Amino acid sequence: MVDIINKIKDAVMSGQADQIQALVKEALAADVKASDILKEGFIAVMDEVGEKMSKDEIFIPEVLAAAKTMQTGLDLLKPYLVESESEYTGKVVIGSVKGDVHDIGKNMVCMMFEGAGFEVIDLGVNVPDEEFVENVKNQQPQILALSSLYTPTMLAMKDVIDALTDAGLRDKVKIIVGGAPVTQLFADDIGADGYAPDASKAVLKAKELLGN
Ligand code: B12
Repeated sequence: MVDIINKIKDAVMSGQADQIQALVKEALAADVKASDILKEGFIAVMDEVGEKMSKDEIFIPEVLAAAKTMQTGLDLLKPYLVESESEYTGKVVIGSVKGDVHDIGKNMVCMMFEGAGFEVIDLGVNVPDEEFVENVKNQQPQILALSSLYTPTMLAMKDVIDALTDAGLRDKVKIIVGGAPVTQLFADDIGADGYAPDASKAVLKAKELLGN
């Protein structure tokens, strides 16, 4: 298993989108669990991609090629993830907050939630506060997940929480926040219910908040 997972990670890191689906098929044929391909392959390598970028070891074109490769692999993996994993456990509304266009990490969080059996309503990027409020009102999710990667957009998370309070909806939903600059301290400061540093821990945190 380690060998094929490493091949998948190498293909993502070097942006070989044309090879990734064959590698994912090979892993599935070798009975590697879809959730392990996601966690130990895609999520692990994208975290490495983020780190290399911060150290100026790779640059935006390489990061985008890696993201495209990951997405191509995930397209193939998704039906297996949803099928293989547990029963429906709740509904999540998720989005990158106003002003923020990063979505690679958010999309991974979506995948992990879907893999864990949650229904996911992804509002996309640069989502205005009112759209989060509308969706909490109409979709009645148990979890609202907010993502921010760009420091100037972090306070938009607080704006969403304030807007929900003003609309009388704050106690209807558990709010979790995340993204590279977000910390537990920040989450506490803005009145979120939880924080998680990565996509798998996001699901664990959501389950903890829902009492299961
Ligand atoms: C790819 C990228 C882009 C791409 C985005 C493509 C896309 N579709 O997402 C493009 C090129 C468009 C882009 C644009 C910009 N970017 Co940019 N970008 C990045 C980069 C290289 C990687 C981000 C990434 O995808 N990481 C990999 C994923 C897997 O990690 P992640 O997002 O952190 O997600 C994980 C966790 O944080 C967590 N998580 C994420 N969301 C959530 C949500 C919840 C609820 C939870 C619980 C957890 C969680 O789980 C994920 C998986 O484990 C980072 C550098 C870096 N090292 O992070 C810069 C970076 C984030 N960008 C930066 C900047 C400045 C910009 C720009 C302003 C650049 C410019 N001058 O135009 C613009 C516009 C930003 C905007 N308005 O949003 C800065 C931000 C600096 C800061 N302190 O704010 C960074 C840190 C680069 C740098 N070192 O300067 N960027």
